[in-house]
Amino acid sequence: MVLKRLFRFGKGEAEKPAEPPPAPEPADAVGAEAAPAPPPAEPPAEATPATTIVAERPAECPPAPPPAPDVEAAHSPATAADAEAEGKRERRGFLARLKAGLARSSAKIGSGIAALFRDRLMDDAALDEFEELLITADLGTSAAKRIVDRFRIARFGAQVSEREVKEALAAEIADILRPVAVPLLPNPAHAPHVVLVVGVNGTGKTTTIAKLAAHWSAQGLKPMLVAGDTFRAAAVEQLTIWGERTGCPVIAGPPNADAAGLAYDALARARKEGADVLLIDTAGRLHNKADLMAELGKIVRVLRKQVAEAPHSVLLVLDATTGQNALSQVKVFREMVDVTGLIVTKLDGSAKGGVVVALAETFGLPVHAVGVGEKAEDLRPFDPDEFARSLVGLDEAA
Ligand SMILES: Nc1nc2c(ncn2[C@@H]2O[C@H](COP(=O)(O)OP(=O)(O)OP(=O)(O)O)[C@@H](O)[C@H]2O)c(=O)[nH]1
Ligand SMILES: [Mg+2]
Repeated sequence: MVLKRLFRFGKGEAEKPAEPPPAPEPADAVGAEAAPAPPPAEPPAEATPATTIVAERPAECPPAPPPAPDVEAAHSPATAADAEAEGKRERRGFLARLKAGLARSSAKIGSGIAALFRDRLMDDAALDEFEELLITADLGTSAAKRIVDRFRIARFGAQVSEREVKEALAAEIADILRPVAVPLLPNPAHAPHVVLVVGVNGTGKTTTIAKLAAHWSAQGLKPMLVAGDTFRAAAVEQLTIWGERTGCPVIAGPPNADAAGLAYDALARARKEGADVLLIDTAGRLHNKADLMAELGKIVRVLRKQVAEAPHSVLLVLDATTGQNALSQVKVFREMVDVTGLIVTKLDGSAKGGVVVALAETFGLPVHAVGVGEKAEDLRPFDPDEFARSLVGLDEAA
């Protein structure tokens, strides 16, 4: 099932090997690359009393409380046939939402194609207009050119129907997207698999963390959440509410607490308590880029004092409605931190869904999942064929 594919545990359900925590680095090694800034304060080896668990789940993390009926049913199918039927229903529900969400993008592309190729041969002028159409649909200049070049080779001079063009376009887009459609699988050997979630403010970081926590809980994993956006009291409160809803503990500090110290404490706690995944929320906007860079760098450095390869995933959350601006955000965040994958949110209601193609073509970073709504079940695996067909306004493939 699609849902399980994204959120299942990786192969080998082995417990985390009992490795001793790495010895702390000498203080002068900390922050060596951030030369002008003073070295970050050494976090205490034990959780500080200021760090609190603000949402505690029952002893065993239960399945995520607010699942959609179809998701809930999918976890307790009576028979294999039931399971298959549930799987199909779930997939149809998601596809309907994805299609509805991309309706504004697909209307633009669809009506553009219809107008362009009605009673017209695929000649140079038509292909130029086609390229423009793809650029205005946010696919980016490079992808647009590549796609149109392929059309030029395959169909130049031909009389083509609207349907043919859409089918061929969907196939080209899916080819671009396929290499980046990589599921996010927590590695059980890490225990916890540390996921740092970054992005500019309002893109959906906190909501995405909640969605991931809900789904991994439903898979029987134990996520722990860290309210690393310590600048806004409301951010802590928001994550706390999600923690209660998803039945997962939330580690928070006092207002304006040091986010790196908090992350350090949370990792120690997660290791002690056997959490499978540690999801660290971060502030989207500090005073300026240098501040944000220093903060993210410090979080990474202190995590590595305990677990040398942490964070195991650094997810950049992008809001699809920002269109081409998402590309600049990737560039900026990659200067700050080693982004390992993307999650694109708000594809519901965005006329700029084509930006996912531009992201894939430009960076080749994994797109782990897409957000198509505000609810816990609205984060879905990124399927290149479904996405491509929805984007150009075609029905589900038979
Ligand atoms: N329609 C829609 N709304 C979303 C989606 N993901 C998040 N949102 C909404 O976007 C708004 C911002 O989401 P947050 O999760 O608070 O974003 P954030 O990145 O944590 O924001 P800051 O903490 O301010 O940096 C909220 O109202 C969410 O409900 C999505 O996929 N679709
Ligand atoms: Mg937030």
